[in-house]
Amino acid sequence: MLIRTPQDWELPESAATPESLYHLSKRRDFLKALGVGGAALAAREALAATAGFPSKVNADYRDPALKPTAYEHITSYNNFYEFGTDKAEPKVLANRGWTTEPWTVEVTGLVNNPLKLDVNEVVKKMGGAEQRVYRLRCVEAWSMVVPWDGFQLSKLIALADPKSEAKFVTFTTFLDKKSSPGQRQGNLPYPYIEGLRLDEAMNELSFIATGIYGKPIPHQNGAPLRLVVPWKYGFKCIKSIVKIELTDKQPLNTWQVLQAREYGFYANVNPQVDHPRWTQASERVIGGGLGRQKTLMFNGYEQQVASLYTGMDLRKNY
Ligand SMILES: Nc1nc2c(c(=O)[nH]1)N[C@H]1C(S)=C(S)[C@@H](COP(=O)(O)O)O[C@H]1N2
Ligand SMILES: [Mo]
Repeated sequence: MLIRTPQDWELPESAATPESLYHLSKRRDFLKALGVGGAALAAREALAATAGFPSKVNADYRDPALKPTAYEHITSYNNFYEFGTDKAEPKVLANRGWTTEPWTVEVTGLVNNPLKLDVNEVVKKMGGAEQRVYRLRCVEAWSMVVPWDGFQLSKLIALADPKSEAKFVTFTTFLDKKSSPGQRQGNLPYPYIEGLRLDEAMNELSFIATGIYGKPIPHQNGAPLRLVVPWKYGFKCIKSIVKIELTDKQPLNTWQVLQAREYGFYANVNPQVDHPRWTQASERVIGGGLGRQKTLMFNGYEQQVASLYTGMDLRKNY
């Protein structure tokens, strides 16, 4: 993610030509500076929320044309500002004493049946974990394909039984300055907040991930539970959730607070509406060498979600 006046660590992701190479060498330098080798790092990677495994493959969400990105890339090229702004930092800094077990999550606000439960209890109530393979498209114009394990968000919301006044869902990430160097620095306004319209949250695609590739989700990917809304830019996919609140007002999400001209509430993937500073018509494929591909409307999920936006001006509602 980028703010208007980038520091050198924020240089345009989109000025992307030799960039995967740039990132690789930068990561190596970074790890060398910390005195950490690749193997030692992998061994220290912490995993969380063990309920629900092994997960069941859901064949309805496994497009054979999608080739999943390597586990190594998915878990070492991350945006998680609580643990640093460089893509390689979260893997290191989120595995230095931050604990995600036990972890309580609440579903609250305009609901008849408020819930406050341990994440493993939530997974059990959801009937275990299923696996879906989804595209992930960051607003910075790179993409991956991720096999997520978890459950459909609509099931959890239905359990809380929304009141008729509920129109939106607000998600909040943990706040813990002791564990989070990014929160100590204040590199974003914290806690990180995201939101959806209730009908978006109830769409079949909206998913809570507790795993990747059939294993508990690593800290750097948002342990122990994170949102996945594959037709929206990655910043909507809020990590390490502690609170899900049903409201009657549209929430102000963190990136909108920071820079409303560049990051909106909807953030639907749209190749026809460029970011003010770069094109959204194509994307760099992580793990795909220097390859780029065309970005698809709603990130390829038009059939499932286009009807949510009938009659809306998608240029205004970016
Ligand atoms: N709490 C929190 N959630 C977050 C972020 C963050 O900085 N903090 N970054 C977002 C962005 S910009 C992206 S692209 C995705 C990246 O998810 P990944 O690292 O698992 O690929 O997480 C999103 N969720
Ligand atoms: Mo992102």
